Amino acid sequence: MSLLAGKLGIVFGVANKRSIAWAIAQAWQKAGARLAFTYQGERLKENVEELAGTFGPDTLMLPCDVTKDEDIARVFAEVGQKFGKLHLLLHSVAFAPKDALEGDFLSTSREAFRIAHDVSAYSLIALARGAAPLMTEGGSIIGMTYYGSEKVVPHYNVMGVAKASLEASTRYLAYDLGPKKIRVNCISAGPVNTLAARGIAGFTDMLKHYEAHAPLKRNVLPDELGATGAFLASDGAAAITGQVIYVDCGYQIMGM
Ligand code: NAD
Ligand code: 0WE
Repeated sequence: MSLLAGKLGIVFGVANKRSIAWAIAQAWQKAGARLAFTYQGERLKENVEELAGTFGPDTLMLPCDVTKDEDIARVFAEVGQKFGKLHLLLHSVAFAPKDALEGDFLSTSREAFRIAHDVSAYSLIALARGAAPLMTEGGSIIGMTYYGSEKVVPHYNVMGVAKASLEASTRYLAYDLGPKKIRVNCISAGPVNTLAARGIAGFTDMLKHYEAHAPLKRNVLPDELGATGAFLASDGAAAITGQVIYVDCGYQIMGM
């Protein structure tokens, strides 16, 4: 069944094969979508070329630092030239300076706060504004979030505050873009062992904690995030916008 046949999409946030963005991109591609990719910079260019290259030699791949307006403008100009229109956009990008994720939240510097919000939240607004003129047949914009936006997860710190902003931005964008049939939603994923998670002190213990406490008694698999991404991108989700969908084996419902 080709859920996304004829759909054109762009994916932000592939760093390597473990990236959540790559899991969702694969699900979109398998469902029949044609995709373009962006990567943060030269450091990740080879990785993305190797992965996205498997989707065909003419796959559009462009550098884009989401903190740079000129990068974003160039990406959508080139996508406009190549595709003419766009239906899907995945925002799977986050960053906070490492020291802000180590000490206490009280120590968060002005600069760490600014960077975390610029990369992880404002960028959704900037990308949605770039994509909207191309989404002439309606569209689906998806962001990735985490439970640390609503409850205190020790050390997630300023990223939790940035994710709260991302989720609120999702609702305001859904309101603005609804009349154009552009839907905006977030997937709130349980912990996944990716580049962004590795090196987080206690991450392995966090995986064990979820396994013990989530109703499904296990952690979420990348393919399951892909399946939800494909559903949210599909016409089956045509009446879903402004939502945060939890793909966390039920962890979020627990009170104790
Ligand atoms: P990842 O490291 O594979 O992906 C993060 C991406 O952000 C990378 O591709 C990186 O290049 C990109 N990025 C950072 N700064 C950027 C910039 N200035 N411009 C452009 N790109 C930039 O890790 P991931 O776990 O796949 O993270 C993807 C998303 O999923 C993030 O939003 C993250 O917060 C979210 N998330 C992750 C988990 C988890 O446990 N791994 C859980 C819930 C939500
Ligand atoms: O969103 C994230 C992590 C995002 C992230 C990761 C890093 C590591 C390297 C943002 N910025 C950086 N900066 C770096 O220098 N997750 C949901 C994964 C995650 O990160 C945590 C978690 C979980 C879960 C940090 C502390 C506690 C829990």
